[in-house]
Amino acid sequence: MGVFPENFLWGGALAANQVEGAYNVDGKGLSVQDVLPNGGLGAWTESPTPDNLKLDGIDFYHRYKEDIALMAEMGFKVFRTSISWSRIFPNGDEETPNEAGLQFYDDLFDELHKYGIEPLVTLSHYETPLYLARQYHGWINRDMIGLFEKYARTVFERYKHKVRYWLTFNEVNSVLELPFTSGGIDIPKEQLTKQDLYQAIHHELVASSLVTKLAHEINPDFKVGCMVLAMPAYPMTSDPKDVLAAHQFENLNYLFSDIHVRGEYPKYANRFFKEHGIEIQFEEGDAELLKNYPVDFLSFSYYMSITEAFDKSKYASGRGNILGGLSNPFLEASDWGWQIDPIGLRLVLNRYYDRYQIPLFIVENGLGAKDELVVGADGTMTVLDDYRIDYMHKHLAQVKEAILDGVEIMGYTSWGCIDCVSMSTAEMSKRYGLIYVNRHDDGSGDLERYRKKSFFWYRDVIASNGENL
Ligand code: BGP
Repeated sequence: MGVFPENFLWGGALAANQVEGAYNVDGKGLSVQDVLPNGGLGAWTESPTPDNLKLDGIDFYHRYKEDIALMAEMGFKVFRTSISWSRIFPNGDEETPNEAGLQFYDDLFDELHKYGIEPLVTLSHYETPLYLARQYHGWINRDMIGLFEKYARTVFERYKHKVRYWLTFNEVNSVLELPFTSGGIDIPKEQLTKQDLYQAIHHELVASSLVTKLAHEINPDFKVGCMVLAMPAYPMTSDPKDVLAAHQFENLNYLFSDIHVRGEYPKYANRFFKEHGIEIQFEEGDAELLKNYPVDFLSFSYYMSITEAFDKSKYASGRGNILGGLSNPFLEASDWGWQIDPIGLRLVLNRYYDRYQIPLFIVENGLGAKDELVVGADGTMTVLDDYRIDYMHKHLAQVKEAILDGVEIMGYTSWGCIDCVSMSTAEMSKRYGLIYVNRHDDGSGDLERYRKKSFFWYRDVIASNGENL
């Protein structure tokens, strides 16, 4: 008997907007990503500009069969992707869906099933229809709940025999940092108050419960998860003030999973809301929805930990995945300054499981690095990405430890299993893949796919069910 459970879901993760391309093909409407040429951290433009690499992505829309065959070769049990909302409802508020968009995902899911790969589908991964951002100002507007419900109902009904695992909002906590990218809120961040942002989040939380309810009505076998950006916080020193600062940071992040899992706003939120003049407007039925329809499992992305201090000005800042924090002297950082911390993953898994006792799913983890395509020993082109193997090895070793600690984990999907356009910076050179895609920041490249060294390593990890890390 190995450590990983027999039915552990090994696989990889992508998001529609970072891979599909075909941004205006077969009736698709624009999404917020189509006007973010510099990525989710940058400013948006009036209309799509040719320098936005996401417009073509890695042409997954036309090449998904080739890509899925490669995933199958690695032995994937699961593949996480998202449905692009604006392929289904181009503006977001139409009465009838776009059949060509629905057909695309039918074909995609059929292709996965051909190889016995289970789809894991995110309903909303940073790709709100642009029209909803412009006309409704995104999730600030309560009408978004009904529009999202209609979209979710459409895809739940359509794919009820093809998709079992669903996630509602990707990194639901990121609305605070990326209101446009994450929440479709087309108002500059500086003009938004905490009240605006937490109210928008409330709408997303209610929508998430509503579609969880709906999912179980449509197919009782559906498993619905929330998805949060996980980040354990460490105190910079053992000064109790620093310890408290780290605790408070974690609580504000826990808020999202606490509501999704426990079904109510935690008590610690009351004080924070009071001190920041936040009064969440509940409408009739909101509290009952949150309480009665919690998620079946909790999924999260994990890239790094964060370090906090009472007086941050005394320390150097770190850079990171949306949330920054201080530079931790014990950790090395990636080429993009994200601090690498495998043990943090074990901590996150233990902390979530202690808190909720529901199954956990690691749906994003990986290393964004610069890769070089070279001729391999057998004469084929490859990338000798030992650094990526080292990163994944160390993280999966900590997943193993967490399982031994008693944590219930459903699966692991490595982020950007095929090179894709970066979310935060819209670069192609920030590569996470086990498969190299020949495309570059200047838009050049023929989009050919090549197996990296990590491809073969991960294939062996999956074949041994995590015994050979
Ligand atoms: C997460 C997002 C992903 C993804 C990943 C890596 O926050 O959910 O969409 O891209 O981060 O980030 P980046 O692409 O910016 O390196």
